[in-house]
Amino acid sequence: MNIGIVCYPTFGGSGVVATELGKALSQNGHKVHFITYSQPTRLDFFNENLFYHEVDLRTYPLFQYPPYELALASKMVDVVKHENLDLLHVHYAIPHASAAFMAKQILKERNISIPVITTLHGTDITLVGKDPSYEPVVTFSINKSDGVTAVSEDLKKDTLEHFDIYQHIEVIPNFIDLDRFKKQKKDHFKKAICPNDEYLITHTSNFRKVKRVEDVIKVFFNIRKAIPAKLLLVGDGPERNKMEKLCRELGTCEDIRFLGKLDAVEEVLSVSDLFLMPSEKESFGLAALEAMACEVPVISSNAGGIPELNIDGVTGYTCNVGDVDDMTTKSLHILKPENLSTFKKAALARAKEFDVTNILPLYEKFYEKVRSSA
Ligand code: GMT
Repeated sequence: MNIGIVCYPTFGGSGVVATELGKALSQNGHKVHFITYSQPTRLDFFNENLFYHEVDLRTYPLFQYPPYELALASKMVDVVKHENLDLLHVHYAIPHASAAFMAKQILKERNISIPVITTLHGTDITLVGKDPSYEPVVTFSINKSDGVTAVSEDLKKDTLEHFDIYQHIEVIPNFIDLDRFKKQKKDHFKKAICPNDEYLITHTSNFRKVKRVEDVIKVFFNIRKAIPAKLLLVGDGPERNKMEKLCRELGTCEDIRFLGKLDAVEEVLSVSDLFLMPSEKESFGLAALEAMACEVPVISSNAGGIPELNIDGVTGYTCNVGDVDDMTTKSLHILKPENLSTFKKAALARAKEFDVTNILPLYEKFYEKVRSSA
């Protein structure tokens, strides 16, 4: 197939899933055309089946906000026509699904038909999408897509609860490339961070409010009171300064390292003993899956779709949002020498269920279904 993938080219979440999906499809013989405003972060190599088309965003003194959606729709029209695309797959509804609808209508006028699939990722529904300033357009563009997928049962439920959707939503969970995300031997790195063999705890996120990084620091502070431990914080975002201040207030700066945005997060995960994800909301929790693939158990909240991934009492624990005490007690339980290796093994076994080789065929099958009924 000749597939167009529209996504955000960013580090985490939907952008990563879209890029990894495109890469896997290309390895399966499909031609994949990425349409975004800059080169996706994980698309940093050459492959004969992968193409990148940059959206030309022209500005003009009249525009306080350059109309990205129009530039994107025009680029989609151009790529579908000149590259003979069979399908457009847009990731994150806003504004990709409505831009795709516009492109589809323009192409129809030119006697070209193109099926559109929208994948819902989370905040496009749970935080941004249901805001009255976007809701009518989001509802319309989901209903007008030829196929819709959601990354968890919980996100599907949320979508049906908050929007007036008559379109079927197929649940296709996120996935992981186990060739990349696997425990690697990084003893020198572990020794540098934990010179006295302390337990290593990790958190990765975009440091937005919804991630509740303050809970990560508070749980770590409590763990640190009971056992020797270090905390690595990977990523960056709006809450970072506040979090640095909190570390100072708690007097834990010595044991906490802010690493910023890292490409090779799997190297950090390879030497970690526990991953913390106390999010307020999380449609899936890709960062937790990446940790589990590197044999790291997860203490998470029980919000959104996380319990569909992190099995309570098996691969880690799921706790109520904000329950720092429960998260601390359960972290200490996992870190007991007699428990840790059982949790690590279970985390890896669970991650294997989400291997890209299991999930890719679900997308391919869905593409075929949508194409044959569009
Ligand atoms: O919140 C993020 O980390 C970014 C966000 C996004 O929209 O890109 O991630 C969402 O999509 C990811 C990939 O499907 C999911 O794993 C995240 O759980 C989801 N984030 C939220 O629902 C808050």
